[in-house]
Amino acid sequence: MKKALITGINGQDGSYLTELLLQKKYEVHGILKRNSVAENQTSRLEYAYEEIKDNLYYADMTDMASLTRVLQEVQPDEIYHLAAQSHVRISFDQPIYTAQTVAIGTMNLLEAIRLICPKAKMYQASSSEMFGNNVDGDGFQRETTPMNPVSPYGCAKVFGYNLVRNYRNSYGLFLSNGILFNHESPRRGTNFVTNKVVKEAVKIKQGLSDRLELGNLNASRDWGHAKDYVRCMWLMLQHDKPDDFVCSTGVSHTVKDLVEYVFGKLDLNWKDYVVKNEKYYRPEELDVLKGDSSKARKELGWKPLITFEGMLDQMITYWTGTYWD
Ligand code: NAP
Ligand code: F7E
Repeated sequence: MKKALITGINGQDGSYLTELLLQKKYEVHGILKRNSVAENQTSRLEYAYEEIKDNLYYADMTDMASLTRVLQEVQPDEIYHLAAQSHVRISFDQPIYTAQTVAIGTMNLLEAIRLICPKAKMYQASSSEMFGNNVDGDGFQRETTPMNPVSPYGCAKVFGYNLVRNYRNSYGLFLSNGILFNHESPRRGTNFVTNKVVKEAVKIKQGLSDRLELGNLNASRDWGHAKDYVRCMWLMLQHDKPDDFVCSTGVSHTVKDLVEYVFGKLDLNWKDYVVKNEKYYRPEELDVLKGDSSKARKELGWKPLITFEGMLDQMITYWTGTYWD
């Protein structure tokens, strides 16, 4: 039985990955960040909780001693490093914390792996945010597109990405970067634009709200489903050699397209409800993301199965079934 350790196990991706690995008969272990509301620490793990409850450990990416302790205890075969302050807009408000968690946190983990379990394979959650506004001539971003981040979050992810490559080359460790484009689900934080739009549109439909405040409607993103993307993470660690892979759908929609689709599905005219609020703009915006995932499709045999529309329909169903108090 293979042992996997997931940092950020209670995040959107951590929860789907846990379910995938359990299906594949892994022994799954995970790191939790302490929260004063105990339920918040495992809120996304309800489907897996009984199976993993004895394998959860308090640790923090900024506390290398805690990471060292967990690695020593678990001795994992595979490590999925997902923990991060992952909100781009918030990274402008908390740049130092974001860098400590995302950049130095990754260094802490790599040092701990090098010292304690150098045979373990590690997946690094790199991001399309690292490209910033650089786009190849054909309109896509791919593994070879130069990186030019436009947020503290993106800068911190570039540090982690480079460090993974550096440790791979320097010490011969099995470390792979997944350069994942935006991926969503009903489990997405409700301050990310997809789940914010769906949740608020459903509330409007149910007469519980009458407006939705948004920022930049012209930004365009390549949105996929988290369930498809955690499968790609796993495939990267089953590959015969460590490498870097883009994971994306190759289709990009604007925030306005997203709003039109969701409100349209609910028989609402979005123009009656959506208002702009400067608060949701970023000091520097990333305009368009559209990823070319040919390498992952060819070398890993991966492809996304859930469409943009299918994913939004699933999120609408989820929020429509939710009880509002
Ligand atoms: P998420 O839902 O925000 O989950 C992040 C997880 O990291 C949470 O479990 C969080 O715990 C934990 N965490 C935060 N700070 C920590 C710290 N200092 N020490 C230990 N744990 C900490 O993010 P996600 O959407 O699942 O994304 C997973 C990873 O992929 C992240 O690294 C993200 O940056 C990256 N990524 C995501 C996307 C995307 O579109 N979703 C795209 C590219 C890359 P709490 O919940 O307790 O705070
Ligand atoms: O914004 C615009 C906003 O916060 C998407 C993270 O998972 O993907 C995610 O980062 C777009 C941006 O995601 C609102 O300006 C308009 O252009 O959902 P988001 P993100 O910033 O793309 C990357 C790949 C990651 O790695 C990150 O971890 O939507 N937008 N109005 C808004 N965004 C938000 N959040 N809220 C609004 O009201």
